[in-house]
Amino acid sequence: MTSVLTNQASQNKFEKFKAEKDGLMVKDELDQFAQIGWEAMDETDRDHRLKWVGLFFRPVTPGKFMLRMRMPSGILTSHKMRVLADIVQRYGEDGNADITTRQNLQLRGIRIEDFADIFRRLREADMTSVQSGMDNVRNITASPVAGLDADELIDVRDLVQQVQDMITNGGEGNPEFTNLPRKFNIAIEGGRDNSVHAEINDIAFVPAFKPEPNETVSNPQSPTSPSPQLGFNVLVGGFFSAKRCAAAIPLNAWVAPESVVALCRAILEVYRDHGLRANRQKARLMWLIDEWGLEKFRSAVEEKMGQPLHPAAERDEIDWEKRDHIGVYRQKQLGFNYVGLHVPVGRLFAPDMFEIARLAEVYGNGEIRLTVEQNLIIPNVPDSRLEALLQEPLLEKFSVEPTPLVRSLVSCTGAQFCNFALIETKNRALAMIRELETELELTQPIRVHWTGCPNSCGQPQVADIGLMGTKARKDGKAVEGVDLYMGGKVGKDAHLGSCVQKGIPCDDLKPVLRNLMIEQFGARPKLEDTMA
Ligand code: SRM
Ligand code: SF4
Repeated sequence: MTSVLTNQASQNKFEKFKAEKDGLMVKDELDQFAQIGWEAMDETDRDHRLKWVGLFFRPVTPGKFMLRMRMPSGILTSHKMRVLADIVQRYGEDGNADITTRQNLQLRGIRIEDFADIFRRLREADMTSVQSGMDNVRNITASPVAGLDADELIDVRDLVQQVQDMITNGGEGNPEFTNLPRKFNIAIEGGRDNSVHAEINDIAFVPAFKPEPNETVSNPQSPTSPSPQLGFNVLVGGFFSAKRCAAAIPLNAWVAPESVVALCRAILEVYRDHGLRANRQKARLMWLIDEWGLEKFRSAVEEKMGQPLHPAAERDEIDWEKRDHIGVYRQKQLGFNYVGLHVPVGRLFAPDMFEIARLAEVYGNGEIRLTVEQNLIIPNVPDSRLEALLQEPLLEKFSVEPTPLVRSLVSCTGAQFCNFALIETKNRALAMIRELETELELTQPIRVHWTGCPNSCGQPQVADIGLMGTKARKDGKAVEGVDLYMGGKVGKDAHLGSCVQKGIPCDDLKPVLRNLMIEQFGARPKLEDTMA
């Protein structure tokens, strides 16, 4: 059943092909695709519809597909990690995996002849990649230390899973939500530090106490007041695109945890049935909210829910600076720790993945968590095993104490695999930041995010220093360059940074960054450098 209302007369090519055949249909055609090979496939099936099952044709590496998983709350097990490692190992040098900015994993090198077998293995291991690309809801993010963090307000892991199950029909695929006007992002925060970047999601839930009737400003900490109920304030419409970036705005709604799934469903139905579809540049949720006004949008959501929404609490409980979780931290479970490992620009290879799985089993309870900063966490390590874990050789590569600039570096995929990219990102970002680290002494952390094009997958607008790939000019020639973003603030009182300088050739970038770090972030040139 596809209940999409596409009432615009002038359909763009994406709306046309979605109306002709739902993307999810390719699920049952994988054997046939393998028989004919990728060269002979219908191009729309190959380049677009396969994304409904998480398979991305890569024009940069034709024949070697990318597989984008779903990892609700960024949680997996050692067994799952091993299954994924096994899949990429087969592809030798072509095979690797990236931790993404949505707390997720993407596998590379995937061959068409293996599609069916890979999906069988994913199903056996209780994993899914369904509806992870194109006009679907992306991986649902949460605090990476949900259930571990002594200071968290709501453990949202079950909620995140329930929302994913609703959207994907338990991972099997759900035609109710496979034809949205555009991609859609949901985040559910249960901690105090806005670890999910609530402000850049189409729907974000942030912890808040239920407002009292006639609330002016309630004080939940007051010893005389009865203990108030914890739930969420709801933000809507945050997104980045090449055309426009917008921070999410309050829906003026507070929901109890048990209403989160219903609210997500209601908003998705409103968006699916009324979202703007004629122009893909203006199809994200915020454009509908702009067109309708927030009140009309809120009323439409109430109508779908079949009940009025409770007004929002005056304040939410995001009152911490954002943590990166790298290092060793005590859990709320007495005698246990979580250990955050830094994975440079999120890139993993099969041997790393097998080793991570082993460490999680030997030292923890087999669980592994991923972060939106493209790093990973091994939780549930008892005090007695901590020292031995810290001596493991893998921690030389994936450090618990990385140097400060590398520590906060985030990068999107870039030209190595992404055909939208205007520049190479991951390798360049890492090389440049390592060079800067040899030259500078930092007095404070500096979060640098790279993104290869204006789609902003690497979120330059949330960074202290954001770098967005562009074409620049040098000596009269077109060269790879970046636009410079500054002022992104994360955690409490998050706000987006903006572009402060355009078109810096990548070859000239290092001294620009060096000066910025010295003049605006208190970095000091290392001694030998000042004397030179
Ligand atoms: Fe993204 C498209 C990679 C997070 C905004 N993104 C793409 C594609 C699929 C383009 C393509 O087909 O080549 C990229 C795949 C490249 C590859 O081979 O890896 C791609 N996006 C990524 C990832 C892997 C970046 C990373 O290195 O971590 C992230 C995967 C997340 C996931 O697990 O699902 C990723 N993308 C984001 C984010 C950040 C976020 O969600 O917090 C954004 C900005 C937030 C947002 O969406 O509002 C983002 N990606 C886009 C856009 C612009 C959307 C728009 O409304 O215009 C595109 C292009 C599009 O959809 O038309 C895009
Ligand atoms: Fe590709 Fe551009 Fe996204 Fe980077 S920002 S992954 S280059 S689409």
